[in-house]
Amino acid sequence: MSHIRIIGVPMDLGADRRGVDMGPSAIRAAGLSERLDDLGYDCEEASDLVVPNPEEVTDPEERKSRTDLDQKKTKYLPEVEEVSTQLADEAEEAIQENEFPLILGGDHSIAIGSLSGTSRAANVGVIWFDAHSDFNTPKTTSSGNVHGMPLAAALGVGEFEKPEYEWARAAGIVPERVVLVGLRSVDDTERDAVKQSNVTTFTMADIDEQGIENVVDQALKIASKNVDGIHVSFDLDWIDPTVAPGVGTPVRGGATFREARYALEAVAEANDRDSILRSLEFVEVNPILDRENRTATIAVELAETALGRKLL
Ligand code: Z70
Ligand code: MN
Ligand code: MN
Ligand code: MN
Repeated sequence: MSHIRIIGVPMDLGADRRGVDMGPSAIRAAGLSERLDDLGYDCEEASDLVVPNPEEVTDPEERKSRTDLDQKKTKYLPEVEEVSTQLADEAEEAIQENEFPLILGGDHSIAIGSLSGTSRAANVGVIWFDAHSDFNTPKTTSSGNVHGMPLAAALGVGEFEKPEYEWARAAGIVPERVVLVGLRSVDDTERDAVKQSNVTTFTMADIDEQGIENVVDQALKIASKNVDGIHVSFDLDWIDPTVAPGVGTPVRGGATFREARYALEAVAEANDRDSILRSLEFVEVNPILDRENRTATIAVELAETALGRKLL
């Protein structure tokens, strides 16, 4: 596919933290479309989706109680639904028009939209590079942040089975074709759901023991078996925060740049062979916490790698 549709989603409501909404801009500023043009792609730059500011949707009284952690309700769910629905339509349309959706977050709640849209247009498996398992539900969450829930939502886990969450489920995606790579932060509240689900998990310890090449090779095989292709969701907090400091939720003990680069080289190689990559997203870049736009620059390098930049 020689056309790429870059879809920016300046979403921070799913993380309840300002800064990740500037992710798409930072990734563009790091030279994304120039680098992809250079690779021989035609990049269509659509406008960013419209995401309301937190101040618009929160009344002043509620803002004051925002620090009250007893208030366990899911934050900004109607707004996340609105944006996810738009993103799903945009991603689906791109694939139908033979364009490759390259989605720029924003916090990881946007994956609800990417997964539903992509899975409506193609039968896909998923590889999820992330420190976190993102398997909470409105019932289990202790933060109330939707970016801790997108996988549970897409797979209809727990609360997400209810009819009111139809918009959040990615009907075609089954847990047997979902692989989480590089886990190192799983909440007590989500652990059982991860274990009871039929998703495949590789922790950082698995990467230490088996090596990134074995882990990614298995992930690619599992995610792409008996489907048309895969969606790759890349949360920048997968990489160690000493290397990629500009992320919403840094967790120490992350992947090295070499491991990240290798992983996406392996994705590109599998794609060269079997044309399996259907959509790709980079999320959780937070320029406020970054240094000299390093994390966004890493996202650009990884995008190029996944899309076929060769060393030789
Ligand atoms: C935690 C929660 C999370 C991303 C942080 C954190 C979730 N499990 N996800 N950063 N991408 O709030 O549910
Ligand atoms: Mn905003
Ligand atoms: Mn995540
Ligand atoms: Mn994460």
